[in-house]
Amino acid sequence: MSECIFCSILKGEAPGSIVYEDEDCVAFMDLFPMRPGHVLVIPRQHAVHLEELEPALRAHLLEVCHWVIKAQKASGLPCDGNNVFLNDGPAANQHVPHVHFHVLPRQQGDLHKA
Ligand code: DGP
Repeated sequence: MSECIFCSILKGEAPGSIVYEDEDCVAFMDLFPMRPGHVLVIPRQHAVHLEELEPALRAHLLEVCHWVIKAQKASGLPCDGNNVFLNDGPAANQHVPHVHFHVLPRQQGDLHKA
């Protein structure tokens, strides 16, 4: 088992509900979703901070976030908007030390329910 839980998911050593993958990145369901449909988008490369990644990979991760949103809408998931965010470092509330974008579907009026 890897020390990094997200690396363990990438290696198939830990369970993960993967919704998208390519040679550079993977998207999977958050185990502790803040809202239904909460997805995490991560690089296969282990890195703690966004600045450690090549610019093309940073751009690709954001494009995959966009694809996840499109797929969620196509699936009929109730969604009026999305929060797409990254906690970059422990001081910014990052708990898992592997770069990950959160894609969080929102519904009108749910701000007080999150
Ligand atoms: P952050 O606080 O930004 O580092 O977010 C970490 C997210 O990772 C948080 O929403 C919960 C999620 N998470 C933690 N452990 C696991 C796990 O083992 N599997 C999955 N799928 N998600 C996890």
